[in-house]
Amino acid sequence: MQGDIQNIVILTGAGISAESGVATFRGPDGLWEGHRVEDVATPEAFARDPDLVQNFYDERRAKLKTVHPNAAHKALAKLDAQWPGDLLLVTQNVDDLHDRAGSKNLLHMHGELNSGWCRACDGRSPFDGVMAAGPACPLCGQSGQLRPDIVWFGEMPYQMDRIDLALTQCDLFLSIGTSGAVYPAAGFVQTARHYGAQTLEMNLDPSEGSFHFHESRMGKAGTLVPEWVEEMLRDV
Ligand code: BV8
Repeated sequence: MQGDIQNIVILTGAGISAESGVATFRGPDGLWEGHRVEDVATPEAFARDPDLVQNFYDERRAKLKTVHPNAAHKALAKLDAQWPGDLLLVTQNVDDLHDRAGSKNLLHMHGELNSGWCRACDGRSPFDGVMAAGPACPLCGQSGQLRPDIVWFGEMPYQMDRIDLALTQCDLFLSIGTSGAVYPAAGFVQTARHYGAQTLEMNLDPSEGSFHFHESRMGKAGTLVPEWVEEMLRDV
C-alpha cells in the first residue's frame, strides 16, 4: 500500500467519532438528536427559531466535555506526526476529537462547535459555553450576536481552495466514517481519482459513493484505522 504513496488526503465523517459516543447524523431513524438535520442545520432554521438552533448546538457543545478521542483519532494523530510526505486531514466533524488527539495538519470544513461567529463584527473566536444565553462577543463586546461557527446547508464550506489543491496533488485519498450524503465532501473521491490518486474507504457499511473507491474496507474505524496506520508506518 505505502510503496509509491507520498501525499495523503484523509476525509473523516461522524462515523470516526461514533465509538467515542458522539451521535452520527443519519442513523436508522434518519433523525439527529430528534431532528432532521436539514431542519436545524440551515440559516433559515436559525432565522426562524434561533433558540431551537442555539439549544441544539449548546447541547452538543456541552456533550463534547464528556467524550474523548478514540483509537482511530489517536492513530491518525500518530500518522500526522510520523508521515514523511504531505498529509492533510479534512474533517466534516464539528467535534474537537481530532484536535484533542493531536492532529496538526487538520481542517474543519464544516466549522467547529467550540467556535463562535459574531454577526456584529464578523469575528470568530473560541467559545465553549452556552450561546443561547446571548453572551458578549469576546472581540467586539456586543451581546446576543454570536452564532455557531458551523457551516449550514446552503453555506460555503471552509478552505475549499486548500482542499481542492490537496486533492489534485495526493497519491492516496482515504475516506473514513462518512455516508457520502453531503456535498461537496462526497465528491472529493472523484476529484482525487481524476488526478490519479488511489482511493480507499473505511466505513461500517457501504457509503453512497462506495463505487467510486478502488478499495472499501467495511468495519469499525476504531479497528480499521489503527491497523491501516501501522501498515503505512511499517517501512517509513
Ligand atoms: C454547499 C452542519 C454551496 C454541521 C452539515 C442536491 C445534490 C447535491 C448537493 C446538494 C443538493 N441540494 C443541496 C445540495 C448541497 C448540500 C448537500 O449536499 N445536501 C445534501 C443533503 C444533498 N450541501 C451544502 O449545502 C453544503 N454547502 O454546497 O454550498 C455554495 C455555493 C456557493 C455559495 C454558497 C454555497 C454545506 C454542507 C454542510 C452542511 N452541514 N452539518 C453540524 O451541525 O454538524 S452536514 C452534516 O452531514 C454534518 O456536517 C456531517 O459532516 C455531514 C455528513 O454526515 P456524515 O459525517 O457522513 O455522517 P452520517 O451520519 O451521514 O454517516 C456516518 C457514517 O459513518 C455512516 O455511513 C455509518 O455507516 C458510518 N459509521 C457509523 N459508525 C461507524 C461508522 N464508520 C466506521 N466506524 C464506526 N464505528
